[in-house]
Amino acid sequence: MKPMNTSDLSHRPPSTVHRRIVALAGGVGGAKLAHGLAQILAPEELTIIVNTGDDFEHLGMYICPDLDTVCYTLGGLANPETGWGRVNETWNAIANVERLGGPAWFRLGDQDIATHLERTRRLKEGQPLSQITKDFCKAWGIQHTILPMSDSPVRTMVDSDEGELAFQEYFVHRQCAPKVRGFRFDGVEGAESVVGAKEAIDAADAIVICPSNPWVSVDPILKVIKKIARPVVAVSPIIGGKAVKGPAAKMYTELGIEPSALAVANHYRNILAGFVLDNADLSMENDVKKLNIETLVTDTFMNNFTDRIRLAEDVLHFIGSL
Ligand code: FO1
Repeated sequence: MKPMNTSDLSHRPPSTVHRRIVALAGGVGGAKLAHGLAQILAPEELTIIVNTGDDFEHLGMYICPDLDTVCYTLGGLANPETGWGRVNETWNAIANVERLGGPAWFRLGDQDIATHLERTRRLKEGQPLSQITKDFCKAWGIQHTILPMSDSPVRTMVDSDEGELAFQEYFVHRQCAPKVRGFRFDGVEGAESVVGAKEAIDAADAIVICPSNPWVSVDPILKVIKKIARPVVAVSPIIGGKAVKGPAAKMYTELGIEPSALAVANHYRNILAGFVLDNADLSMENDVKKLNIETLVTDTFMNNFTDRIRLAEDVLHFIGSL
């Protein structure tokens, strides 16, 4: 990936579309669009609400993969190869855990472990995850607001042909091999959104569902938020029938649905005002429109920093046109 500088954009006019946006994001794909939006929108114009359904406790530490991915990405600290974890990482701690016979399937880097240790210490003192995240963002120089979806634990459970599996057990340890039959979000009924989330949504011009996995990254956030009385625009995480990253397409297939951008639009059809699909899926535009959803067909693949900003600008202009 190219280094993070804005010089590539010097030929572009500055965006004139400045709006109040709440972005809903899971991990790597969601973080990329959120990062693009953060280059255009001022800190008071953008709030990012992040999935915590794939959080888990491991090696005595409380780990928030999606939250950390979004924070590291906006802070310019993310590993550009994986999208998760830290750039310029070292792996001494996990290598030594492995040497002692401990579980090393979840690759935790040394710098990343510092995040989990300090977060775990503060959680054990009774501090809420949202406050800890706010303080971490300040320390990492992040000005935009990043909120975990809830301060109470919600756990994504995967119903599979091998029984019910905790999300990271399915995703990382089992490499998504078991066949998916459904999902359960343990604790979601009692989970409230964090302070500031509802207020940001009510004050927003639009809600942007980032290109994250609809089943396991976005649905948990939507279930916690419950009601959105603002226009919602989603960006498809599926291009040409394939997930850009992760198991979304495999999940669709195993749930008996052909994976496509149209299937994603269908998934969100009750809440969508607009849907952004890739040029590769132009042939589906009319079928999405038939769902009473406005469409934008553009290049949604984010290969570098410039792509993130370009897609964010496209999405903001689209919102302005709705
Ligand atoms: N994903 C992997 O596929 N393998 C890993 O070893 C791994 C470690 C890891 C460590 C910290 C972190 O914040 C994320 C990590 N992820 C890893 C990614 C993560 O578990 C998933 O991408 C998300 O949960 C899905 O959104």
